[in-house]
Amino acid sequence: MKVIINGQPITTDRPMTILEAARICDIHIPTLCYHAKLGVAGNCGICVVEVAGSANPVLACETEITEGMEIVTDSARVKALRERRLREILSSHPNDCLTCFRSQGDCQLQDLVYQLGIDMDTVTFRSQAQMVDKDLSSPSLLRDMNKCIKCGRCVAVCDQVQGIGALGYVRHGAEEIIDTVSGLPIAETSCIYCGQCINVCPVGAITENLSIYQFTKAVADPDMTVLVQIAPAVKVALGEEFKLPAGTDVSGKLVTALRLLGVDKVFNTDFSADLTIMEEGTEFLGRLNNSGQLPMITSCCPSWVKFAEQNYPQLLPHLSSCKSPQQMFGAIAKTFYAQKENLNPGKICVVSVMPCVTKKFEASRPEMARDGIREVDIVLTTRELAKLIRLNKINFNQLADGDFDYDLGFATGAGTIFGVTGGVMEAAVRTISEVITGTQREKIEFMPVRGLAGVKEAEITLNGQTLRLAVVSGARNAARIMEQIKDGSSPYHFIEVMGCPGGCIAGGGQPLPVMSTEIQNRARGLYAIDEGKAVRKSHENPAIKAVYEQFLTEPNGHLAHELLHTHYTD
Ligand code: HC0
Ligand code: SF4
Repeated sequence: MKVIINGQPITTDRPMTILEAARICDIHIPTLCYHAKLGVAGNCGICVVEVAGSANPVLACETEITEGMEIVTDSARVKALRERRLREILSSHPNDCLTCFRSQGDCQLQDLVYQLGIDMDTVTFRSQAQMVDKDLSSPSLLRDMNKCIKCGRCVAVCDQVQGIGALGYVRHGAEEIIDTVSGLPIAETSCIYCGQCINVCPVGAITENLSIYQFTKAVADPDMTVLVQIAPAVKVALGEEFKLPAGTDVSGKLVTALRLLGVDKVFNTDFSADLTIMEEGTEFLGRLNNSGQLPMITSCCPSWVKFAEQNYPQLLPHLSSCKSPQQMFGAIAKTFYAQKENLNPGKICVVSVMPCVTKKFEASRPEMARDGIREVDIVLTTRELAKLIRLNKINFNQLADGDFDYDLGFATGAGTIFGVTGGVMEAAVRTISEVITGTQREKIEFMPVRGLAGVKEAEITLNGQTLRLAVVSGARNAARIMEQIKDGSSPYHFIEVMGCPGGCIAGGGQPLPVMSTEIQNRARGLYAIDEGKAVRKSHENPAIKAVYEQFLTEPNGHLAHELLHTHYTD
């Protein structure tokens, strides 16, 4: 099909919208609502264009091209229409860019104001009288519906991708708004805090519940020892905030940046992921050999755990009793490490840097504390850490590489791949297979669980016994696998579940945008780190061996149970 856009002839080989055709030839038509993956279009009215022969301008995102169509995307008329529509949107938006987390780089509305050259002195914003209260009910998410531009992306991702349906359009006509479907604060809904809605919001209507101030206060306190742990998926994504390609391993610079920010020790969640494999692998073998509840399902993703608690309370015994690596880290830091270094656990502040917003909720759960002392005190998202680095004028790309502090910082490649869907299962297979057979695996990689598919299946035969494995990411897929267990048709022994499609690399706290390209490159980055490591199996981690020898004694032992395992609430 041939069309002409702004005088430029374009040939396409399939039907598509004007917006898609324009993008193919790098003609930028602005839009605030369109999202290819979500099928959202036609809500913001910004992408107007003129078509020869048509009296009225059309929306480029929902108008299909036809043979010979002549389109103009930048006429004075469309520019005026876009400006009028933008002013309408701004009239119900607060003028608070100064304090908005998404300001400067991550706000598509702000970008559009600059692109269209709007004179801000002539704009009317949402008035104080029109303001509604922010929803501060969740430790993970902050909803400020004053900023919502009703694009509908959050509604689509929550419903179509995650299958949760916590958000929707409510009221009608001019009164229409996006809210929780029930009208209740988000903490009282079916929301699992995955943060996928944050990642698609074009403005700052839904963001993480910020912890930047608590961090700044902790590092300024001379009586506090601040220990940081960095999650696997952060290392291959943070660089994007500083214009490095997705998947670049910035672990070394990250360590240096955190030291410059004033923390005392930089440790590694990959280390406690290795610890999780020791505990979870032992738990699995115990269930397998003693007719325990199978399939066993991983429990390191707090969105997944919340989903299971809310929707499948009768199946909770299938979840591993292991705490997540984030919480295991905190538990070990405030016991083993505190004793070793003669520190008062009450004066240790554990900070996690996570690709996830649910980790804030997980850290705040009542059972994730001991004697009134929380295991993890502060959780920063990848984006929050990037903001801190920028605010402190640290020239990230010029930093020299630092090394993790050893005791709780030495990690294997198995711990690193936790950050991508299939990684926990692969790490578990590397260890379980050697424990069962007593021999070294010929090939370290376990390819059937790799790739970004939402549901993956694999089998492994060890000493004549075939284990059936499944790897699931995204809440909608998790529901399918749980229905199988419920009706007794689940063929599996062991299942890995992560709440976000793709796993933590696509978490709700990661640099924006989080699209297929970024997700694929971050996955490649994690596998490359694993490949480059000398030690790639959790049970061979010398720092983990030291924790068992000097403190825990054995996996699933009495002390390990007390510190590293948990229970679930229906
Ligand atoms: Fe993940 Fe984790 S792998 S949940 O995705 O298991 O957030 O990266 O830190 O805890 O290790 C997130 C990432 C972690 C934990 C680990 C697990
Ligand atoms: Fe839906 Fe996840 Fe957003 Fe909650 S955090 S509203 S479950 S997309």
